[in-house]
Amino acid sequence: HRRYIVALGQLGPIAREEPRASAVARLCAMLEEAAKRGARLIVFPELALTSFFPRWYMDGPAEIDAWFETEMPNAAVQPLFDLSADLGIAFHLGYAEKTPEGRYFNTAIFVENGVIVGKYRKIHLPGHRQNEEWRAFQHLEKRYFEKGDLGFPVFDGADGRLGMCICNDRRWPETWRMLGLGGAELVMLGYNTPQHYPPAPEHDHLQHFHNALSLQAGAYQNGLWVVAAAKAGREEGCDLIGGSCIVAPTGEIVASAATVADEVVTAMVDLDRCAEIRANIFNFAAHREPGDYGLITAP
Ligand code: CDT
Repeated sequence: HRRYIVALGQLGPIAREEPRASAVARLCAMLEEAAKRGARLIVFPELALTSFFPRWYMDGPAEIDAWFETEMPNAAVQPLFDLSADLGIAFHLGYAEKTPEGRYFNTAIFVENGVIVGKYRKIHLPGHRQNEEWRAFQHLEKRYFEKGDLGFPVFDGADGRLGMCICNDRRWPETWRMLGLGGAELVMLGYNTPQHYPPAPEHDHLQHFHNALSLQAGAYQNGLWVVAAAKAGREEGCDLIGGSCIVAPTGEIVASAATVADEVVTAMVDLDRCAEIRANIFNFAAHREPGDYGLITAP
């Protein structure tokens, strides 16, 4: 059996002025704790190097570019790559990426033995493009990021087949089915989810429910493990939900965070347990009926 311990490193708030080096030191402390617990990999949140900057309206590249990484690793993040290689524990990291061609993405990478072996760019970008002053805070992902151009890659890592998605992607069944069809056995993701949703505040009390519902359904309906890491707590006046958790292919939550601060959560996973679902109730080859699903891919 392919059994090992996985970890997630939930982050508490990152201040607007907090330097990358400080965020990286916090990530390194959690990676060390995960290694002490014998973890094979650790999953860090979406945009884990900075405050969740899409909450602020900015105009012009000078201000915007300061939130983006033009190289990975770079000098600020190198200590995390080094520690990961030294301790023999892989990591997943979300960050804002500016490419050499000047394109901007909300990106996640998986790093094993000091090498980036998987990369994903967020496809479902939530929010809006223009400053909407009626909101308590903005959610300008559609302004700052381009839709990801890598599809939903599934790649070899940690003795199995791995996939990634980012925050809002987890609410879409198509994300999970693409990863499941790609053969993913473990999906890693990070999120920044405000407690308050300005366009429909009547749903504010459902944020934790909708998070768990999406992760558990994605895991079960595709027979895969999910490791989901939040950025949590009151960040620059905006409350972000925690609820980081690890979900089994049966849809059961096997471990979850107890705080909204920096916290390491670990659980034993067995990648061979995916077959309990994938060889039975969701045996795609035996039971899936794609001929009747045309509307799903119609524009
Ligand atoms: N980061 C991110 O994608 N957050 C969204 C917030 C709700 S949409 C404004 C999410 O789906 O959790």
